[in-house]
Amino acid sequence: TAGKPITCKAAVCWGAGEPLKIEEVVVAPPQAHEVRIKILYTGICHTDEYTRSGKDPEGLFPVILGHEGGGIVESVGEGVTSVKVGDHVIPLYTAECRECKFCKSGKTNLCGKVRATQGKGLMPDNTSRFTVKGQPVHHFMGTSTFSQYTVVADVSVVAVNESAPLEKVCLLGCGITTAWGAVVKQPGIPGSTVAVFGVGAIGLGVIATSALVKASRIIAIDTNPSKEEWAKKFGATDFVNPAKLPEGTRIQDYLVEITDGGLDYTFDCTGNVNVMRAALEACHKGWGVSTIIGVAAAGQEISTRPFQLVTGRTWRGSAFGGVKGRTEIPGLVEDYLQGKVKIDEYVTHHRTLGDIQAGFDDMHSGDCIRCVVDM
Ligand code: AHE
Ligand code: ZN
Repeated sequence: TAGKPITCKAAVCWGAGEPLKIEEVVVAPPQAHEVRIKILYTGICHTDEYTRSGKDPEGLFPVILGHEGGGIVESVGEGVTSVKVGDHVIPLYTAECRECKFCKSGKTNLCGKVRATQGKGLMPDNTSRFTVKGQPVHHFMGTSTFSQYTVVADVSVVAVNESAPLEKVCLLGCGITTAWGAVVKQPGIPGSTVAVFGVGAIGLGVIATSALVKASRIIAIDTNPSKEEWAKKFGATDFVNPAKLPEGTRIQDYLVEITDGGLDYTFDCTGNVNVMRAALEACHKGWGVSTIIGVAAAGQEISTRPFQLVTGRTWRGSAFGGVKGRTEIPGLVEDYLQGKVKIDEYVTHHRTLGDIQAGFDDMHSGDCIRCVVDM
């Protein structure tokens, strides 16, 4: 099949707010420095729903969504040396070229090599590899894993140990890695107190990783009471339901009170700007650090009294956990194989490609952590 177009099935979103439709898509061969991947499994993430819903200001239609995939390299374009046909791979929405200003800085994982075209839903040469009934369809996040075959830039993919089940390690493409990196890249967390706002896949990942690096206390916060059992199973020491606090008590005030002045580290895993504020204000005076992980809807802004920062609290954020995918994901897969990093425990739902829209409904139900789609 190398060098020839492939016709396969993909879930296409034709317009903002429309349900995904299964279509026959023609996937062009990979051009220079591109890789065509047979996607076997993909997770569904709230960011896919965010863009599908029309709320993402970067959203473009028609589009093939999906960014939490696992697959096998089917063919490679000219000049590709980092992966080869048959490799088991994870597509990366945060590329790693190792040559741009960002990659060379040693200060960030936000590679600049393909980000501009990725944001336009196109490959680096400004064209799409997807057509449906002759009409071009946009790529998404440089990955488009809701297609049985996809094409990505060679800097946007990493090969992993073949003995790891792709139906599990596909989840390293977003949620679990994002949470893991947000914790391990802050060297102060061992022995410190942590609060985690929002007990979905990201929140659970932050809890599990904080437990792994031996935080002294891990307080999970969620308005859904059924999340207490989840949080404790992943290593939380305490669970607080803000909806059950006495009338007029703010969650940040309650947390400051029960922690002798506030938390050393807090994490927003909700994307809600009011929660982000509470997470910052729950930090200890003088040193508390709050990390924003959640994606807020278009037009939303954060606010707090500047005095919160003047008095030594730090507000920060990370994308993909600050993880350099090509360098670090192979090691995460080894950690998973050795039982140090959980993945299986996050999978609560399974769907097939034909039923992918139902996977979005699963995600909205309170009992879903991750739904894995068998392509
Ligand atoms: N396009 C949106 C922002 C989306 C966003 O923040 N994406 C996160 C990943 S979400 C994973 O589920 C991210 O890492 N962004 C970094 C980047 O380079 O996009 C908007 O609001 O415009
Ligand atoms: Zn995601």
